Amino acid sequence: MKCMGCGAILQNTDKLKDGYTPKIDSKLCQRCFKIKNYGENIVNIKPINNEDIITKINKEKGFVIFLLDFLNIYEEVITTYKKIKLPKIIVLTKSDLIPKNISKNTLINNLKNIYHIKEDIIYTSSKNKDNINFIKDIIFQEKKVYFLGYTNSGKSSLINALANSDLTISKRSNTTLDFIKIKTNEGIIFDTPGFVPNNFLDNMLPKKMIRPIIYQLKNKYLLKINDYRISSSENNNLILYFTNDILISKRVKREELPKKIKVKENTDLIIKGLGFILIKKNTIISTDIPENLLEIRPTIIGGKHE
Ligand SMILES: Nc1nc2c(ncn2[C@@H]2O[C@H](COP(=O)(O)OP(=O)(O)OP(=O)(O)O)[C@@H](O)[C@H]2O)c(=O)[nH]1
Ligand SMILES: [Mg+2]
Repeated sequence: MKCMGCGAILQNTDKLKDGYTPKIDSKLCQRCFKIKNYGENIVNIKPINNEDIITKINKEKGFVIFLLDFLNIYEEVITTYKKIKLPKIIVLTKSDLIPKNISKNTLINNLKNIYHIKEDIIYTSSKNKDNINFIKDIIFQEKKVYFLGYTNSGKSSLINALANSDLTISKRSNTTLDFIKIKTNEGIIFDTPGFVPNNFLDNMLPKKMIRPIIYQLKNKYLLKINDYRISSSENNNLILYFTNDILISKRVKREELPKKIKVKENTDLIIKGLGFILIKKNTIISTDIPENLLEIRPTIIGGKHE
């Protein structure tokens, strides 16, 4: 028997292992019971291995819906997506958090061009149910659909919205521990454990719509973002797309920052786990953010900022 909430195999012998329940005939493991009833943040023991999930899925027949969370798109995530050999599409999740100034169609076209994605991309939200019927149609046509994606991209939440199921969801990483099969009116769907990013800051999940913050940064100033610092060689407009509870302040630049990155106009500087900064003009960015957390790309956002 598997736990209904997270998919771990239920057992009543080892409290320190996944799937533990004192009552072997219950449907939920103790961890899921506690998350659901008390919102406890309990860390799971078994680490999730990305390659294991990919190997397993590539042996299956069926269709893949790959979930992408707007603030967590970078090369590693796309590389993982491209390793999936089954027919597939991308679903941008948490559309309720995407700022209103961003055209979703432009965003989707930009994502396709920048990351060379041939398959369809649509958007949805388990909160406001955007395109939920469209996804139900896909399940009806394909009959067997796997929901894949990085941890916290919203797989279990979306499945609960689609199937009225009661999968465990939480803001901690790797809530879902194994494949979970769910029968719906449209077809069979599978929740899966989320892929784990290689390098990222502890994911800070936004609770409400992201409000882009615009800084006009003169070159004698720097921005402090949590504990990191960033400055621009030219007076520049920086537009920050982060969850709104990040601490951001402007300070006088007193010393040079160690790392220099040359960026073209309209570039996104990604800070993995936090979001990204749209840099409007050609410049040299200086920063002390560790290299493995940084990435740049042409902006995924089109026009309509100022
Ligand atoms: N605003 C908003 N938050 C969402 C949405 N979907 C999920 N979340 C939140 O995102 C967090 C992660 O959701 P989960 O459904 O547990 O994500 P998951 O992909 O199943 O995560 P793993 O099981 O760890 O792989 C939770 O805090 C959810 O409340 C959405 O559509 N809108
Ligand atoms: Mg899950």
